[in-house]
Amino acid sequence: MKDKQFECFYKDVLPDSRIEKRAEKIMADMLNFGNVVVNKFCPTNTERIGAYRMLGNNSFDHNDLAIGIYRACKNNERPGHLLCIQDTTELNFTHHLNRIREEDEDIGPVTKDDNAGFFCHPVLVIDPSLQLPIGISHVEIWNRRWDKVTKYDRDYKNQVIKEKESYRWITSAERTKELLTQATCLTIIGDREADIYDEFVSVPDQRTHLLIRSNVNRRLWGEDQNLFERLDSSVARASYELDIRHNRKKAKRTAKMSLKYERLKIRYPKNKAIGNNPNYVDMWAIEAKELPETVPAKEAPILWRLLTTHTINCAEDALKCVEWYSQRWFIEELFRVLKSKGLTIESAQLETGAGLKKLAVMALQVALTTMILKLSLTSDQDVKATLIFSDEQIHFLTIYMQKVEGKTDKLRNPYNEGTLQWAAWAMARIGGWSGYISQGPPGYITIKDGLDRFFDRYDGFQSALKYFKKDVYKE
Ligand SMILES: [Mn+2]
Repeated sequence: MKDKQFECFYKDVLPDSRIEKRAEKIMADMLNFGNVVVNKFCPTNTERIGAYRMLGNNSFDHNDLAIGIYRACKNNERPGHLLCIQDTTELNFTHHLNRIREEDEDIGPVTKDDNAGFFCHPVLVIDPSLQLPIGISHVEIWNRRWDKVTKYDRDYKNQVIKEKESYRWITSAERTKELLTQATCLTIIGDREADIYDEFVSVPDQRTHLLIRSNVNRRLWGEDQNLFERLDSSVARASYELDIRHNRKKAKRTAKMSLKYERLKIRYPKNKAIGNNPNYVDMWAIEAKELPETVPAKEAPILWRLLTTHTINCAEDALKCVEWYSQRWFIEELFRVLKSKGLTIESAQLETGAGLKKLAVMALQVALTTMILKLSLTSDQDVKATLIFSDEQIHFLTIYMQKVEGKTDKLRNPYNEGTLQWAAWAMARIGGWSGYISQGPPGYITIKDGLDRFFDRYDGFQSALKYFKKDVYKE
């Protein structure tokens, strides 16, 4: 059994050790096969039955599975500054509705209200000194309820639901603060959906900061102008260049950006009862806006308005915040690996919403593992391989490396021994990558194939050791 990747991942968090082992095996198989369809990732019938039984077992749920994920994140925490990026993705299972019972309480309408699925809202923790994710500190998974009331009622109901759902931003930040106690500074990052006054009031503390993309043209305390006008009329403090990669909405270009920042008092919203809220919260607002000279004809200028509790004393401080905010790229990539370009979670074929939620939580960690390995190759900092591998696995890789390296100097592992880059380079090589960076970096599939083969060999090595009753690690 190839189940060493996630050895002890669930130790003491699930009802019994048999279930823990099964969950670890499912994650290892998902990683090896790059697939969440049980029939595809389970090689034998016995394993298939075991996997279905575990996913259908009602004595624990996706929240219990998430505890293993939080613990892994906590283990990678070091004192220092951490970016905690929250975002929501919709997991849509409309195409599999024929399998799922109508009254299933764990599946409901999603953004398109005749589609079915649930929402997934993780907090991805990035160590900015490594430029890499180190884990997931919290995940909320929930679904809406089907409601066959009038359109008017449903509209009203949606409003209430959305208001309630918006609390996920606050809850997730609170849970993250409780988990990551060693960090000296946490920056909680969210997109426009996270522009919530209650969050500004309750989340920040001595070591916890907010960095949010502004959505609402908020009123300011003691001023006539609202936030957007106020930023618009303030002076530019610096300018910088930003490389824009081509996508559906934007043409490739080097944008010239102007940077503004102001200290402001954000006034409580009109619809809030003043009694429970302070009149205002102190924040810094940053505006990064593309200068007209580089805006292409049919496009709007690039415009980011950010709100933060970090003190902005100079243009460099403001730029630092813009850069931290741009690390949201990591969570978007995580969702891509989970959905479109990696595990294709939405093609999972299970009969219950509760089972799909369990699978989603495990798939999140699997997607993260693949992603960290691939990204480590482009990080310019040395990252310890223990972020992903156990000491025993690293030891084995050290021995195994001479098989992986080629005869010429060009095919020597260029990274420092024991680093994640060094391990990722080996995984890519084992997975069939040429080893020449000039021929392009390896893709997710190559790294996944390499991991698969590596763990095969590692397991063989372990069995051999057991057979000879030798403990090379203690020698
Ligand atoms: Mn979002």
